[in-house]
Amino acid sequence: MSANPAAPVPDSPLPVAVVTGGSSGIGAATARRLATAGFHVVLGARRTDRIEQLATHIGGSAYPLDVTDQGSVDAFCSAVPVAQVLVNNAGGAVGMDPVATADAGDWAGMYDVNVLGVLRMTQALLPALIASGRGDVVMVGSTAGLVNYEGGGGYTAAKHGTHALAETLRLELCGQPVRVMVVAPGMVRTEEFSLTRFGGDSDRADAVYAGVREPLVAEDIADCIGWMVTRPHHVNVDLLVVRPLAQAAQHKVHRDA
Ligand code: 8X3
Repeated sequence: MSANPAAPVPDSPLPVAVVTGGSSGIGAATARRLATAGFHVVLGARRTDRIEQLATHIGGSAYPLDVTDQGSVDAFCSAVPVAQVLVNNAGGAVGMDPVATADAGDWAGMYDVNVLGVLRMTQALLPALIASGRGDVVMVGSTAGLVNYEGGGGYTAAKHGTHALAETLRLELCGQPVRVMVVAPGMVRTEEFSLTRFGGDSDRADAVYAGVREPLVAEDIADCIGWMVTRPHHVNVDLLVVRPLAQAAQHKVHRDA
């Protein structure tokens, strides 16, 4: 495990996978999954204590990373001269206010982390991914990048932006050895997504999953990402939409009484 951003990822015979937002949830589960699949995983997150522990556990590396800060992105990526996979996982939702009363600052923050954060990381690592001859960019998008719902305007706008960035990048890289893939999860119960969205209100966060027999969990999405990046490299999984069995569509969720 390396915690010093000045110290590059140690020479490794393993392919290198970078995972942003690696301190919890889908990011942490993806790091574990990719390590099992034979990658040297480089974790980035603001909470370095968590990623350092996880990196030690999986034999990877960990560096501080705030994808909303270009200086932080540059310092992180300077420690990663070689990379085959970039998983743009850092993201999230804030609030459920209707458009009529939504906070523009919340929307700006969601755009920054879900779109500009992906842009910063992808720009910084693209040269290494191309040079690898078998690069992958995986976006953790969302079903919120495909449809809209009441109260979700800021998040759905941002995740539509994530998906638009991915589709644009795939077009622009056509002919280069880099796949651009999107996994779009529906209802995933993680320890933090809904809690963050509702400002720490656990009652409101719990209500999202009330009566839903088996929401997806982080490991389900990690498994999808593991599958996507281990297909033969000519197979580009453009978009993988994954929902729990109980969620037939954004507004159609079966809840046990
Ligand atoms: C999370 C899916 O339905 O909460 O990305 O917007 S949803």
